[in-house]
Amino acid sequence: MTSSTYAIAIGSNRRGRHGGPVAEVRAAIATLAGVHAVAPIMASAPLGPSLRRYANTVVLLDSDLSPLELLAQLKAIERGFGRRRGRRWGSRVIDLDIVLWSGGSWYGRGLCVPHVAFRDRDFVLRPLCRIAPAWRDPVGGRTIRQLHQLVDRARPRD
Ligand code: PH2
Ligand code: MG
Ligand code: MG
Repeated sequence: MTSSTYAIAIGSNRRGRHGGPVAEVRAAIATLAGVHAVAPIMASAPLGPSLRRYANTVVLLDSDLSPLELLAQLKAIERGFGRRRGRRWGSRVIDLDIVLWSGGSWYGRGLCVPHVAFRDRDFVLRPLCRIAPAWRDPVGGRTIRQLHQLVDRARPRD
């Protein structure tokens, strides 16, 4: 298979064996093969029931793997970091989500690409905008920059 590019969103809001959430995110990036762009790591307020703040970023990587093969690899890395299956959206040492794939859309067997919620999430779009502002959402055709402007305008300010 010819190589494709993936955007992977990374999140952590729990200590693990590497340290706090930022250290866990950095360790996860070091584990991934083919990474060629890394956005700055940002702190974000938790979306959902968890009370702990997150460290989030997005990376771009090139891979010969299909989306399902890459998903299996990401899940193996999550397990290696001590991630336990538990409450949906509970706090986690590491979360690795496929957000975009240069091959377009993929729907099936436990995986949807583009990620179903990425268009609403500042903690995905903000870092993604730093490394791939011109990448177009295959559903709807907006660029990442446009999608980010839409959530940024709607974001409450303090
Ligand atoms: N991930 C979730 C649920 N809520 N909130 C923030 N701030 N960052 C995340 O990565 C995140 C979340 C489910 O994966
Ligand atoms: Mg997630
Ligand atoms: Mg996930």
